[in-house]
Amino acid sequence: MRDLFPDDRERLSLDPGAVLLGGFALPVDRYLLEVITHVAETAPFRHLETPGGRRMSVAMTNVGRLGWVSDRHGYRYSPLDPLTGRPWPTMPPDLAALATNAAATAGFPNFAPEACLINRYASGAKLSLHQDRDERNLDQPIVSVSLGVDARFLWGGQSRTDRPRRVALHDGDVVVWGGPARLTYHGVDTLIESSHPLTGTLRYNLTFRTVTWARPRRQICIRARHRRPVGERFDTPPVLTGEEVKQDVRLDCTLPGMRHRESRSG
Ligand SMILES: O=C(O)CCC(=O)C(=O)O
Ligand SMILES: [Mn+2]
Repeated sequence: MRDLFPDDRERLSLDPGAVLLGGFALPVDRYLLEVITHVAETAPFRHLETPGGRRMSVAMTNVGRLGWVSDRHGYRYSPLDPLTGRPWPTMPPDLAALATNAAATAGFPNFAPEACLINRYASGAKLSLHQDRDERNLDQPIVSVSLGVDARFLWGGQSRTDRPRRVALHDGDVVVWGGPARLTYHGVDTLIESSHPLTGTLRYNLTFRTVTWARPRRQICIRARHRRPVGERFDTPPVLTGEEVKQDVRLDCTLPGMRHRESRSG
């Protein structure tokens, strides 16, 4: 697809508070697909029902403490997967750190995702213009990562009737929106039949969100991996499960963005 804004996709401002980081997640796209595959083994993709009773064309699942769900009763976040009755799979710290790092790069420091909605688009699937407004905490941005087949992102305005711009999204692109852009209407145009070496005919999207006002836990780095000095204080996502706490301590200071910059310059 021809880009509407072909120049300087590395950091493209869509609006005040909204930025496209072209290829930001490209160095870790395989890792992201592995995470998705793993998540879908315990929390399978499913086509949710809208409150109006329609089946969504995009298949969804979640990873993290909370997951976004939709049914006849409305849109909401739930700690349990309604399909299995079990908690959603735990968000790997490396995955959370990718989102934190993208948010920081876009000008939103200390983003701590509690939820990651994973969308799967087959050709013909689309997501109508909407606002992400089911989060209680609107102070934090949305971080949205694209994988696989190209899409046409619809970037609208503050009112549903504002005519949206079409922005090409490629594998590894990340869009971050917050502050004055946090409630901007957006969507995804009907996916055109096409193929990508990583995902075949599919497109995936990971949408990271902070949902509640839980305060991030402060931790102290205990092992100086990836350049963070021992003793430095850093924030971790709020309200971690026991398993997440263990992993967090084990993985201490891992920040994919650091690897990202290293692999991009190398
Ligand atoms: O797939 C995308 O790029 C956007 C997804 C989205 O807006 C959502 O899940 O709320
Ligand atoms: Mn959205």
